[in-house]
Amino acid sequence: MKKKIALITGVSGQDGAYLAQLLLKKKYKVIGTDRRSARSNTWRLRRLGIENKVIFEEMEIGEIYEIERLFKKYKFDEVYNLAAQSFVQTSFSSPLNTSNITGLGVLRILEAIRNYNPKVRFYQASSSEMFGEVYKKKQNENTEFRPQSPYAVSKVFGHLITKNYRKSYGLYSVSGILFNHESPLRGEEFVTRKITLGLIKILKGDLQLLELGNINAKRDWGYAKEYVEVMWKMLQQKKPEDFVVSTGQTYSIKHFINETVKYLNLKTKWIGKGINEKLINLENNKVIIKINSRFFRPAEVNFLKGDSKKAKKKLNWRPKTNLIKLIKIMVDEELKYYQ
Ligand code: GDR
Repeated sequence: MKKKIALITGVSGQDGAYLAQLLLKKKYKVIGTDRRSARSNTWRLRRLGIENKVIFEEMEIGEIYEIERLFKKYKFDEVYNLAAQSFVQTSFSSPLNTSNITGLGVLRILEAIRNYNPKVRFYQASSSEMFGEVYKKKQNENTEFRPQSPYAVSKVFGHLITKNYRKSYGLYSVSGILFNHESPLRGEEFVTRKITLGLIKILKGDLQLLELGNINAKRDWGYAKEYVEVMWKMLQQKKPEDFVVSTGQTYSIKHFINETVKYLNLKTKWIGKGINEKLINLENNKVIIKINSRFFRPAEVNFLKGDSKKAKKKLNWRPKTNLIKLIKIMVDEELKYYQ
């Protein structure tokens, strides 16, 4: 049988690397693209042992002709758009770039699909950040979007234009609304990895103090490796549909810190309140975590908790990794590769 060909944009990111691994296991030919500046950033693919199995192509999703070039070169069966300016905080300082890449980038790919390969199946990486200022205890496919950042506004555009092209042109174009998903391959700027890596650096004597922003925000954290399976499943259905992907559990950043500290066997104590809240290492009475308002966002998403009943029912998917297990996976691998 002919090998299926998949395009993964943003292949060197956390999700891109895990998805490439999954598709290679399923015998796909995987074409991976990245923005030029990310080219040397292939450590995740190397860690997974697939750096030489992915076919790299240069493609900026800011440039329509670069997308068209690839669509002329390959007859893709599936396209996964994971490319984005994906850091919420940066979207406040770079709103135009974020809108161009995270928002309009989706439309450029959809246009290439419509013009060159309307049979292709398209996955758009939508985000729980789109729910923003939530008004419901749990968020599902029907919950209204109240985005709180230029990043989230751009993701809403990508989400809606994907739906619109499905409706207008009959494309198989779908969005997965993924809640936060973490792993040892997470970028160091995101809060979970900042905490696991930061605390290990402190333990090893390579860092004195870890500074964080709003530690009272709550997130529904899953394991990224499991979440990419849903992306693939979503493109194998009879009918194109959007899905929420989440664990249904939510915890504060402070809770994540406490569980990580416990797993690392550190004896600590919180003192102070609000901006003055600090974590003390009881072994030497030194402050190891403090709050720095530099990491506060102009508008925050305080609470997210997903309802992924639809994915359970229609895709037969359920998360297997709870927070404690996720922290163990992240810390163990952090220690293994720490130098
Ligand atoms: P998020 O992830 O914005 O939810 O988006 P992030 O880990 O950056 O923030 C989670 C929460 O932690 C709070 N926070 C801090 N965050 C960071 N990065 N650094 C800090 O020092 C810090 N202190 C507190 C944040 O304010 C926030 O409330 C992620 C991204 O991967 C998106 O691309 C994706 O779409 C969503 O998850 C689902």
